[in-house]
Amino acid sequence: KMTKKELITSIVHHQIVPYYQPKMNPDNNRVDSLEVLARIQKPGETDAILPGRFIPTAIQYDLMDLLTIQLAEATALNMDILSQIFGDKVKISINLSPQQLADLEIPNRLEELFKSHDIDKSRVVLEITEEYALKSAEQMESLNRLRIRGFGLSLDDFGTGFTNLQQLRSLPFTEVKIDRTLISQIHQDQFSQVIVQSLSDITSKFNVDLVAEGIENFEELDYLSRQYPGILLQGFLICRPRPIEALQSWYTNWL
Ligand code: G
Ligand code: G
Ligand code: NA
Ligand code: MN
Repeated sequence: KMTKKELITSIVHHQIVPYYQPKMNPDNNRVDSLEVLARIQKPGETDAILPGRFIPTAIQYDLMDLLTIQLAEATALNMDILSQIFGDKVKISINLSPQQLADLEIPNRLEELFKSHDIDKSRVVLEITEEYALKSAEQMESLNRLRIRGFGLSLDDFGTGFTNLQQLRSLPFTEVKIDRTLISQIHQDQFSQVIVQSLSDITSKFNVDLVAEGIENFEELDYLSRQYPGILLQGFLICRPRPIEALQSWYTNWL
């Protein structure tokens, strides 16, 4: 785990960099959106440092806002390139930690930032982990406020927490991401198939995007794209998270 001092040094030197992982639409092979995932890239090092080593430090020392803003700024600057590669409708999604829902600091900062880059908020999706999304009335209230401002809202890791289908009714999400524990081997797992079918019925009826995350083999990809029309797919099989410079060559090979 990184120390506070090491993390602050990385932030000051702008070494927090976004890696991007596409969510792809199997109906047309296009990228619907790109999830922003934090990495620390030290000069001269080939491998980036993974979030497992620095997100806990950032949470402990209250540095998540700085980290999120640095990723969002870099992504705002990358938006022209992303639009060139994937089309000008392509969206980006940013992960927020539960603490960042507590006040208006991050929503305000993100709103200002994207506005100053002339990027419509409807192209910015905020991902919030299911296990934290519904803890309290205040958290639900802050979700509503974010939605009212025009950000997209994604319920991440669905299936790991305790949201039930009935609760989806009252939540302002524009996207639901099915956790990879429900996606793994779905082609031969009847239990997961039934759950994902219900989610697919509900989300398509109410115009909410549905994303399957953690796709690692062809059987999963094939099953999901045949069985659930309109579902978006994300996972190592399709594309590992990668820096902006490596997206074009991935996409050229993919198409
Ligand atoms: O990027 P990776 O696939 O290793 O992500 C590991 C974990 O770190 C995931 O739970 C992911 O959501 C989280 N993570 C990555 N980047 C960010 C970020 O910018 N903010 C927050 N809150 N979590 C992130
Ligand atoms: O918590 P969140 O869902 O944001 O986590 C994203 C994490 O999932 C990142 O660490 C990313 O690297 C990882 N990830 C993305 N695709 C796959 C996959 O196909 N398999 C596995 N095991 N992890 C994945
Ligand atoms: Na996420
Ligand atoms: Mn997830």
